[in-house]
Amino acid sequence: PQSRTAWWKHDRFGMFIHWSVGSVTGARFAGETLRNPTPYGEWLRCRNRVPREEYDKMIPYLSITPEKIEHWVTLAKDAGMKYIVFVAKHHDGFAFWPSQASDYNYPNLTNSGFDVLKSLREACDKHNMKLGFYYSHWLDWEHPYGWGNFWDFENDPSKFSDVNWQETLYSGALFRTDVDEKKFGIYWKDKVVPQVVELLEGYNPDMLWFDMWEPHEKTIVSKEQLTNLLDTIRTLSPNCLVNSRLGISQIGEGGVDYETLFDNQFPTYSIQHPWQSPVTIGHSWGYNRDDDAWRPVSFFVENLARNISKGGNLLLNIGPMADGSLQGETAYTLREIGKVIHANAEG
Ligand code: JFZ
Repeated sequence: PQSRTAWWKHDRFGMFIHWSVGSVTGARFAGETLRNPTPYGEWLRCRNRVPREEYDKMIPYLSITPEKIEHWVTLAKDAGMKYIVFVAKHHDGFAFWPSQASDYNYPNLTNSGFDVLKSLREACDKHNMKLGFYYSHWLDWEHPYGWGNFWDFENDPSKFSDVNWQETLYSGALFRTDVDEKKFGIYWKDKVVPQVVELLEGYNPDMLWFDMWEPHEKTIVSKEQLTNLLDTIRTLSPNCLVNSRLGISQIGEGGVDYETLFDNQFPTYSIQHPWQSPVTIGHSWGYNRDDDAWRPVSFFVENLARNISKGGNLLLNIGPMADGSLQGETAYTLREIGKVIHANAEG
């Protein structure tokens, strides 16, 4: 593990990219803004209970080119970042590569045949950037036996008031009565495991970034499922890093490689094991047109410096629009961060 994390401890600063179907409307649906207090645009499908047929109608409006992808990569590099973590499948279940395990994917449903991950891997290799993938293993709102979709299938969304689902989310029990461990196991076996294998075998990722922010005991995911998945990753790609939001808290030998803190959490104390703060440039992760309260460049530079002094990393997120271009002050902020970093250091 020591040598596996060596590059990551050196390359402190990375770019997170959240881009999916919700980016098409910038987190609005049918004339409505995102429901509920938190501004996470990538949660549109859940928040506004967008029915699957309606959500899927937005897919063809996502469109990306190799040029736009390379632009993301050079923007990251110029900002002083050394790696990219791209959302390969978020909670909406939509994959950005030609997955054999699920036809709910970009090349298939945009009729483009375009493999976003392959293009990103090529751009990262060209510019000497490391590449990791975010993969939502717990929540999946597309698969009938994935977790979290209480508004489609046989569910009665009226059982869930806006207040009530918010509570169940943060208590760790996104409540579904129609999915039991056995059904979830089918989703796990048919979609999660084969898709993670496809990512490892097809794109040689430098890390996988999982996203279960509750300990597995509070979720439908079993410890056995998680340890088996980790074993598979270690066997197929011994150098691939794994973060703590896999749902395993043990860091180091026999466990995961580093701790991901809460969203936008910057500790004022030192932590002995490798860790990172995930932070986003605005207040949403995926593009949200109503999130236009930008933070100053100094906010990011200061938190980066503080994190490094405490032995940690910073993963700074952008949420590109449907065609891959960048909203508001995103590009400006990244370039200004880069000017500060490159004015003071080499490489
Ligand atoms: C998760 C995702 O749900 C979100 O869409 C985004 O991808 C972000 C990076 O991760 O959001 C979280 C993460 C942690 C908590 C809540 C939501 N938490 O600690 O309560």
